Amino acid sequence: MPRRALITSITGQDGSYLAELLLAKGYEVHGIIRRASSFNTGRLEHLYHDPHDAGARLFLHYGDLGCDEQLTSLIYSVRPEEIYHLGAQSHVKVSFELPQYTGEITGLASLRVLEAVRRSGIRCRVYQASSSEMFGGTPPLQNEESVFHPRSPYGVAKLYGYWMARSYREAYGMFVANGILFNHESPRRGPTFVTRKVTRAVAEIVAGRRQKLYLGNLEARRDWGYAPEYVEGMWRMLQQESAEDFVLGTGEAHSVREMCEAAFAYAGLDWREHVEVDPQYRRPAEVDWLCADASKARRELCWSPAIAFRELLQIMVDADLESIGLRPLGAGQRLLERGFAPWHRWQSSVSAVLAAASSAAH
Ligand code: NDP
Ligand code: GDR
Repeated sequence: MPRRALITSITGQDGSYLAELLLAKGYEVHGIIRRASSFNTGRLEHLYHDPHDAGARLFLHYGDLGCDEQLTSLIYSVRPEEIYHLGAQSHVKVSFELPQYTGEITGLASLRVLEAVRRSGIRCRVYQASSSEMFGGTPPLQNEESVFHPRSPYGVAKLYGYWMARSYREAYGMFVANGILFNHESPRRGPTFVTRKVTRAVAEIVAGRRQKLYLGNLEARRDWGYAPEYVEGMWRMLQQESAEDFVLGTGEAHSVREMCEAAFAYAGLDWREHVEVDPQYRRPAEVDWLCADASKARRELCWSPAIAFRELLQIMVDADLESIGLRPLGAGQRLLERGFAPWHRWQSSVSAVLAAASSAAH
């Protein structure tokens, strides 16, 4: 029997990479997707086989983090050995505009997952997607012992999930691990997060489709890593003998300004000719500087990321050039081809498979 995993919200950046990693390890993977009027399985379609096919190991189920009905029945019917709770309203700026919704979906949904597992009586391991945003105003370096000081409704909601995870671990002896992950990016990153906003703009400027990119705070510093390496870290957390909390990050921080400079320079462009500041992208309260001390993960999980800041941007710019029909510059593409498994590569849409996924899920 293959091992079974359930991923809440498999359609996101991390959910889609994690599904690939687990399938590559031989797991049967069940993922929750929410009903949308248009396709939201774009990050998964190259993975999907009709569930009627013998050997299909990826199964999609409708559900919403706002209620636990599907979650509870899936836990009973699938009986997963591992649950990765990744679903969230994950955009920090949006959380200032939708604080209640963010509390509901990013915070309370973690409790729904934990409570569904507890009530089921099924012994399974749970990964809680905690965030470096919980450190907020705490100066770097941040590690598992650092003080929390969230600076957004998103950060506060994540802190609720973090403490619920610890509380269920202590009260009920459940295996629940918090992964406190610093920013991780990829060609699958949502287009409104700053790295992807920049790398898409670089590609479109190279293509002559536009000239300007409007951003908010250029001085904020983040520890940016490469997402597929982080989902490997999530998996390792659930393979430990006992549940603990781990920080994952590169230990290197750069400002948004430096990120623009590097991404544009890779394509032979001067960022100062294209980037302008628009105050609408600023946040009511900013997190100035996040930088991980991931020494515990290095020591206990043997986890350390191989892709550094500039390489990450090369990968993303190459992918964005390719996605609009231009030839990648090559350094990013070569990095992935030489050093990583094929599932690290972004693959373009296969509409027939997408249609199969959609009709099979009804
Ligand atoms: P994404 O925003 O890419 O994915 C979020 C997922 O949640 C999507 O699958 C989305 O579905 C789903 N979702 C949102 N609302 C609902 C809902 N009401 N019901 C069901 N599903 C819903 O996030 P990432 O992959 O980047 O992040 C994964 C997790 O890790 C999140 O919890 C995030 O907060 C956390 N995290 C992320 C970090 C990062 O740098 N990426 C760092 C630290 C923590 P849909 O596709 O339909 O929108
Ligand atoms: P973050 O990521 O808030 O760190 O949350 P984001 O890419 O949105 O912002 C990073 C920094 O860039 C600044 N910034 C801008 N950000 C966006 N989105 N758009 C802009 O135009 C812009 N201009 C400047 C921001 O102010 C910020 O300082 C991400 C999410 O994935 C969370 O879910 C996760 O928990 C954290 O990373 C760790």
